[in-house]
Amino acid sequence: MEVKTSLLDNMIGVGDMVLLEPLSEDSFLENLKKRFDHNEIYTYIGSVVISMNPYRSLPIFTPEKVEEYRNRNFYELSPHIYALADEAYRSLRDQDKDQCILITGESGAGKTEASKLVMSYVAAVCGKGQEVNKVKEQLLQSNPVLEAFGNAKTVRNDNSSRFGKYMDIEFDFKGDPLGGVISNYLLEKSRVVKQPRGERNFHVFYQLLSGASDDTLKKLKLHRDFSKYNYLSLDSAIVNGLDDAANFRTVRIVGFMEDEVQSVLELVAAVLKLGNIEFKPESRCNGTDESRIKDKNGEPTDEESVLERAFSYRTVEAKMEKVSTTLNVAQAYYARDALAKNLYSRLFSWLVTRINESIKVTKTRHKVMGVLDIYGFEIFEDNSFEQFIINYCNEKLQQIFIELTLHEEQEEYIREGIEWTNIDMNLHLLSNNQNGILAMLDEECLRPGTVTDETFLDKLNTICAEHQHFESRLSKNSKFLNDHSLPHNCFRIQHYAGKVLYRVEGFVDKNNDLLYRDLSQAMYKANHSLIKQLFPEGNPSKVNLKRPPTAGFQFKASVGTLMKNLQTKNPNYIRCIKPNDKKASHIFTESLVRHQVRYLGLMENVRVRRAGYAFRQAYEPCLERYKMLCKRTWPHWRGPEREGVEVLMTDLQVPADEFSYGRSKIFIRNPRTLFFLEERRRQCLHDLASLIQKIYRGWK
Ligand code: AD9
Ligand code: MG
Repeated sequence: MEVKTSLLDNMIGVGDMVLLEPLSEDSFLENLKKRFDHNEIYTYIGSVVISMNPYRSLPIFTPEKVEEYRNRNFYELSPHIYALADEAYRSLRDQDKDQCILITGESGAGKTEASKLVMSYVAAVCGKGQEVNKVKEQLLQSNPVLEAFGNAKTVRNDNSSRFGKYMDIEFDFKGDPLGGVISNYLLEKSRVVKQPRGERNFHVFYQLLSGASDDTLKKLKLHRDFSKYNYLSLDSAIVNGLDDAANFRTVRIVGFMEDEVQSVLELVAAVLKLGNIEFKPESRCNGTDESRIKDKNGEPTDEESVLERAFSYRTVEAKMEKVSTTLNVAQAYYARDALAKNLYSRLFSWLVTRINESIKVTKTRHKVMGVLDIYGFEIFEDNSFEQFIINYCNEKLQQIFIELTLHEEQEEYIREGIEWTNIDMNLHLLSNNQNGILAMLDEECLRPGTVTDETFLDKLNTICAEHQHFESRLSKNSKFLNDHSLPHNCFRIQHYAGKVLYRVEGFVDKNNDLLYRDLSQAMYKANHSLIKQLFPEGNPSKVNLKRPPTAGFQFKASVGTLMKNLQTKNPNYIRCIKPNDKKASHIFTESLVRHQVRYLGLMENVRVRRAGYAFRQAYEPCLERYKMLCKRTWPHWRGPEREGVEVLMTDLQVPADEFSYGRSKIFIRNPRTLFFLEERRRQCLHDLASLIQKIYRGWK
């Protein structure tokens, strides 16, 4: 590890916060701002990369930059996400260590962009050849497809990920990519039928309508006009800087057959058309109303009749008996929306499975690099089950960051044989309060009797009020806030990243995530092989009365598995920060950044790195860099590098308590010592340059 003076450049701020003097929150922010103003969007905290969203394209992601960072040591050049990607890749290839890239930050902070930069860097530096290139292309091409189906414009981000994604890229022993596996986490499917003000449905709908040929649209029986579709919000259908038509053309579903692509588009169209089905009441002789589909064109086909029946009746099976109840208009709309949401989210999962098939590794894999890009922490005006799930996931990730950075630091000290003293870091110890709430929600959903959102909220409030232990289980940074002034249908949680008021409406329903059997059976009867495939439980010969696990339960389990998986890998962190709330370039809103620096625990992170030894360097590069400062080591040191460094430190009279010798590295306690060495080196180079000039002049 060589320290480039750029890390210590005063004009653009220091490149590594560990070297910041004096260290305070204000100086930390000032340093970030100074760097941001100079287009330096990356800053280190040791090996962690802080990434500020520039909200404009900077010329720092060119092939030339890739070459510059390739095979260079982490501290050699100015901070860059490529340096982290390079370090991770080389450690995987040369030291046989599985890696994971953990990217965190709130919605719009730049996680998805960062994950793509890492992937494209690794693709650029690893292996060549026809076969390898095909694998790379397939891996990279999965991004636009999943973004089309899984991202949407929100108030916070014009390209917001509405699902969590973890991708394992698998390599052979040479470090060539073989393929990968993608895992997806709970898609925010409620968006399919309704979008908050100022937001859009998933990109794919707009892309299809604006980008498909007239012929394709005709075949799908679709209009180009967004306003024809109930499920498409119109107030923000056009997003500045987003070219739906062009994006549609780039969404190539690699490895898919032509008829599969056609099927996928048919399903997208089916969802849009479902949204346009309207119902009217039809009086029955017993005085009740039954829903009927409005404005049908001509006689329905067999399939349409099946669907219509599914929107009019609900069959409940109990003890071998089937009882049909009629649906009123409101229930029919509910059933329609439930079907649309299910159709779309199952299509999304099918896409992931299908992409996985085409990137599946058939050879023996050797090492793995996992890239995690989830939906970021978010607070909206109106927060529901989806935000709860998203924020839960972020809380878990924050927890793992804290545990692992501490653990890693400790491990390095042990590995190097340096004494580790426990430091009180005042880190947030995250509680399992959301676990608790999800468990409580499950209990409520599975309880016999009438279960509603209100009964769940009552239960939550009662337990929190009655059992002090519930409250005490929560840490001060993440807790259930018992507050009687809240609106009657809300509860509030203090998360690590802020207080969020959740409206309880829909929690039970979304957690249950049940689809009337009539609907899945209707889907199974459809004359469409993909739809049939998506609703296997609709097969009448496979009636399974066991209820499926709840959405919360499944999510909790998959996040749990993910966390375990991450812990087996060597972590690399990218902490994304959003500079302003306006999606604008050049604006650095101090209060907003300060808030993120606080909740991300970045100050604590610097303190942990500095608490013991702020800086460490392997003996060889250390000797190489500073050997000119000592006559005994200059120009050549013959002997073990460690001894050379010992001679150097003695000769320079660096106080003995300022550093420690580890097995392979020297550990320097205070950044000042490093500054001292750097200053001496600079002086020495300056003197040398003057000398050379003098000699040169003498010759002339
Ligand atoms: V969310 O949690 O999925 O809502 P992300 O993923 O953190 O969020 P994203 O990467 O989508 O945010 O970034 C938001 C927008 O910021 C992008 O669409 C770009 O317009 C912009 N951005 C982010 N990173 C960069 C960058 N390195 N260079 C230029 C960027 N623009
Ligand atoms: Mg994202």
